[in-house]
Amino acid sequence: MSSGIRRRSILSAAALGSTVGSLGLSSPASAQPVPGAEPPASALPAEDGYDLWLRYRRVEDPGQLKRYRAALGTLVRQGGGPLQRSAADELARGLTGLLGTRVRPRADAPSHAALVVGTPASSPLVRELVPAADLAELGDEGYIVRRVTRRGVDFTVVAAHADRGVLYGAFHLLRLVQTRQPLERVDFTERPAAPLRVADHWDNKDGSIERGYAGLSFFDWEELPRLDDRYTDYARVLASLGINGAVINNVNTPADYLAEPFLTKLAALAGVLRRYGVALYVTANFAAPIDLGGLDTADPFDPEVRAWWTRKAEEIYGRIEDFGGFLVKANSEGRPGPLDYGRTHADGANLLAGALRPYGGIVMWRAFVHDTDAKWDRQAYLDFTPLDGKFADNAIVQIKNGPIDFQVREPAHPLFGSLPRTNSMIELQVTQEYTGHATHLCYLVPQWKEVLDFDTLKAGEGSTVARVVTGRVHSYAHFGFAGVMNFGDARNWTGSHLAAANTHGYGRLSWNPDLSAQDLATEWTRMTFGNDPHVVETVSALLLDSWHTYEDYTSPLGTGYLTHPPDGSVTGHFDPSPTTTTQFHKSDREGIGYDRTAATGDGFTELYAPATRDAYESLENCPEELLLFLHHVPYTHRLASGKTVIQHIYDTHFSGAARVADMRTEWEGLRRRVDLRRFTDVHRQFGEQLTGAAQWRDTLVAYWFDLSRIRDERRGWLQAIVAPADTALLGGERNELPVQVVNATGAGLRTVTTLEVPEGWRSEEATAYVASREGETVKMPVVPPSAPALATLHARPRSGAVRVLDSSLRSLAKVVVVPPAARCVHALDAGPDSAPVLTGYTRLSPAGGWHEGADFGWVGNTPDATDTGLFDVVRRDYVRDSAPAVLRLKLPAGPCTAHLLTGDPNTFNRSLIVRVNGIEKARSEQLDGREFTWLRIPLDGGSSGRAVDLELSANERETWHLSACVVLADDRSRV
Ligand code: BDP
Repeated sequence: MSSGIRRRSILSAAALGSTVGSLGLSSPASAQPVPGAEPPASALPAEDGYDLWLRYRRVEDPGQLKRYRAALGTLVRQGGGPLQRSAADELARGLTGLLGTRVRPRADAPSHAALVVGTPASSPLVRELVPAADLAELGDEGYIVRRVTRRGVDFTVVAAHADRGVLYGAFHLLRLVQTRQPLERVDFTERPAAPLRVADHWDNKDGSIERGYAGLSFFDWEELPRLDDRYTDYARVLASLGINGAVINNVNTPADYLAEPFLTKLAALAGVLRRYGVALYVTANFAAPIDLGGLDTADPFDPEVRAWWTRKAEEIYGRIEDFGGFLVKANSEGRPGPLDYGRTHADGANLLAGALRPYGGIVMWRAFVHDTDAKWDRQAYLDFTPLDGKFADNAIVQIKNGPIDFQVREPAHPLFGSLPRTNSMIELQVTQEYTGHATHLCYLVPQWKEVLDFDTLKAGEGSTVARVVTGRVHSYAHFGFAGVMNFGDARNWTGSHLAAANTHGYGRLSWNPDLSAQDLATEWTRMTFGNDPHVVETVSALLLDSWHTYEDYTSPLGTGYLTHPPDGSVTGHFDPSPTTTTQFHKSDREGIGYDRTAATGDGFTELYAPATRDAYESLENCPEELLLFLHHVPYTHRLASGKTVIQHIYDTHFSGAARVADMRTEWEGLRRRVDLRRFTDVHRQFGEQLTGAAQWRDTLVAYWFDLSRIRDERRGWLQAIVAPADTALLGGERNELPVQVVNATGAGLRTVTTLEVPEGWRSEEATAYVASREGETVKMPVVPPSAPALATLHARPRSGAVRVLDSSLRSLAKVVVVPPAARCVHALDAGPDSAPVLTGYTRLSPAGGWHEGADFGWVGNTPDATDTGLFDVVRRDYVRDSAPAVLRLKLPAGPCTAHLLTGDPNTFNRSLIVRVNGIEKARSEQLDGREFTWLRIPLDGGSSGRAVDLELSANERETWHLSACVVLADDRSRV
């Protein structure tokens, strides 16, 4: 070896297929305390988190600082393109901060120690210091970092075959200094494990972000193509992790991004990303030939459709020569796709792949096909495996980590390893949709590691998911990683300082999936909060424990999908809502868990390799953490520990929530070791997490007790349950709302229950004697205001000093309030004639055509009707259609207001659009299943009354729903 130094084997573990996964960092335990490392709070300047892990604070230890200054104080770059310039800029910026002296790139070779960066093609010095042969095999993205001594002078060299490698190497070198690694003997090569390392943004053009918890989108479509510094910082952040692609729009996207004015804006953005080696991609809407091209079909076999995409690709590449390609969500959750034309996913993907091929572009085609909840776990496998080998070589199937949807616990997706002849990549969710948003600390790297380390066995032992998506099992042409990002316009990018650890972890794993969670947590902490060993140890421990803690208080043993669906007022997938998600968790009075076995369940287990299937199929060998994801068992089923399932569930909910209090205490120990601003922000977040964890614990424990009626051996409590989906309340009237008070103690109790109601409501207490383990239904008197409404009610029982579960009723489905028919001009309960009608209300069914003398009726097209049998009498049924329909209503003189109720007790509900005289008056948002909303439409009967037409419609290729239509004269609709 020319340097005479024994080369350390930190060769890319991924490239070698090794499991070393070492970052070469010293462990926190062995880290030497930095003298004077515990300055008073005032000495640590406030930080807002904007710099993320690219904080280049000065090295504290004088000896170490001196060594770094001597080695890196001079920076040499000779030639090279824009990526090398970015690398040198970053080094100058970073080293100036870290060394506390001005570092500027120069081109001439110095006679003293220096940092030398570049490629042999551009730099004579690099050519001299690193044999070209050492670089040849590194590809365009790999690099060497090596100490070389020449003529008695020490050079620290970051060398690569191509400019992009220099950029990544520069960030690596900075990381070494940020984490205070010695450079005297540095010598390693790196190359990424996969060519695709992509950041997916679910950002909308109006600035909102689907499943975003860090403010609005920072892609400012109003201002673009005008650029903002934040775009550059964004590109730096991606490059620092080795991320080389960004999809900038939501998977649920309109076609707009493929045409002006977006193309100009995209081209500007691509220009910024390009300087950091990041290719720009967009999500394409499959119906774009219709929506933008004016064609009447998007059929992949239609020559005009084909020609349209060909022209579109040409147009895009004319503007953005290095455009990455398309991401597509097709035939899933109502998105258009090739199946609409009787074609396959492969046909659809190949259409776009064909258009992109001449330019080197690719199509990432999502395997997330969610249509019916009952088939959710198997659909992707069933749709895609028959198509193996049929996808074009520049199409890649993008597979979520698990078969459902980014839950806190799922098995690895059965498609991994099942597509030997189809390029595959994995999609991970960095944004914490189901794992606590930006409120709960949930470090997901350990979860991702479990999935990546899962052995699919599909191509023999060792065909792990990591090896599949890094192209080491099958000979894929394209493969890699997509991460659904957690970035927004929040100053600290992720809304929570600690959530950025997930962003960092995702990027680093996509570069090398063999890195360990421990090493990544430590690395991120050092770069984000500094190298004080106590901070490093505490924060990494908090991170590493957080996923299991979250799992314990939300859904142990794979109980599954229990989060509240989104609606207009709640972001969704955050609070617990077990009563509205029974179709996902399948628990009932007899037992708990979702039977996915082949023997008695839905057969999902059969999608795995035989050994895995056998383990999953059997109660004894099934991994305990997946027990209830795969099996329906009695509450008394015994676990390996000897505990019953129900006792285990009680215990983990309580212990998990208690650990959050400990986490906050641990964090408190970092006061004065972390700057006050970030310290306070994180402390506040732990406070919110504590409240949330208690809510999860209480809601779930109450729910499982109610179903099982098996007492917790260690604790007793009182709880109350409102079933708002069962009762419709009459506005302005005294109703009796049934509330079940349940006694989970060992003795009978006298109880008093109060109802927490929204402002303007009245309610009275109710008393009841409740025997041990029994529930009593008390009738709670309640008077809501008269206007139609949807409200969340919360019942709170008490009995002396008995513990009361605090949040057992929050965020369950809402109760609907309707005005009594006698107060209404029209009181119409929509649905089929066969379904029940609310007392006093009139049925609005498909049969009700308008005729002379009628008060209301359909004009022209009559819609269909459905009774779901779920929910209260008003919400269980509705009329629906994809075609528009006109509802004519006779109005009395004077102003009045129509209130239209829309939603679906079963599944998500598309927009209902209401027009009067062709002018849009109201439109509902898309709602998840079980969510409803009232639309208000002001009307006027004039001086003598008249008929008005409500024109009901949906967006193209969607269906509208109407559950009830109430018209109130305006003096009555006031609250
Ligand atoms: C679910 C999200 C939904 C996404 C969908 C998807 O709730 O917003 O559109 O996945 O991945 O996780 O397409």
